[in-house]
Amino acid sequence: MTADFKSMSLAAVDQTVVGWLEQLATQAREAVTHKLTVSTKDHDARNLVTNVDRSNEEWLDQQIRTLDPDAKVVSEEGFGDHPTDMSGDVWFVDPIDGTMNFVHEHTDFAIMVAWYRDGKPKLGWIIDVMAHHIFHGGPEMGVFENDQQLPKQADVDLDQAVFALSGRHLMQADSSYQEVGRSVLAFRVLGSAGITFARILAGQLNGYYAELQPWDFAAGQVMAKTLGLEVTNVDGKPLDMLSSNAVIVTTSSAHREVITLLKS
Ligand code: 2AM
Ligand code: CA
Repeated sequence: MTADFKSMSLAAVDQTVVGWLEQLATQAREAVTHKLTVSTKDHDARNLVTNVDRSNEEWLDQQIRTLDPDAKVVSEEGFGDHPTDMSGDVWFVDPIDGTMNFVHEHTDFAIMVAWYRDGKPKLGWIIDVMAHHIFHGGPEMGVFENDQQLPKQADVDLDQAVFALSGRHLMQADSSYQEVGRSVLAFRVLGSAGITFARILAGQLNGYYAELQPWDFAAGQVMAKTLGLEVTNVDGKPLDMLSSNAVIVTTSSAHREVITLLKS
């Protein structure tokens, strides 16, 4: 098994995971209107989890381990491993990203997978379930929206950028989020990191500032960097792949400006 995965082409790994996500997306579109069991977690009424989050994660983690028996899997709902470093093949799974949207809006939620080898991004996948759009790719093959390759992003200054911001931090009157909100052309709160990354990859949004867990940003980071975008923490440093980070994603000019703004 191990030899099989190590000898698979990148395109074959990509298409395998595309197949998994298309299958789960079909099931999620059926579940969204009539098969959800919703509960809360971490004693937070706004932190939802459903039967679909759990079953997607259990199934995806198992598929990954069957494909790549040496894989370490980092995932949200407890079926994963807890690696202490990024050596070897490390996979990230968010079984439903934007669970509040999934439960209440029935749109704007995603399923995400990412694969890193020895800390280097290999491939990322984000499926926008209700839109039937899958974003996939990485530094060695480029980034695709379904079958169409996406171009590198044009540079944008901060005052011309439309950013997604964390609703939670704005609600808590976090001054750094308010400062960024005042400095951009417009801001949006989408409720899903995956959908936000997808809009950035498609050139519909220019940036994102939010506190995110590794499964929230791992897939988006692979593809955003491939398209020439900056993905860092607020100090302009690489993200810690094994803990929560304050994440900035944007074009190089806007990134320089926002890092300077957050330092002052
Ligand atoms: P989730 O739906 O997978 O939990 C807006 O809520 C975005 O932030 C979603 O992508 C959501 O992912 C993520 N999110 C929610 N609560 C979070 C938390 N406490 N820390 C980091 N990310 C969170
Ligand atoms: Ca999730």
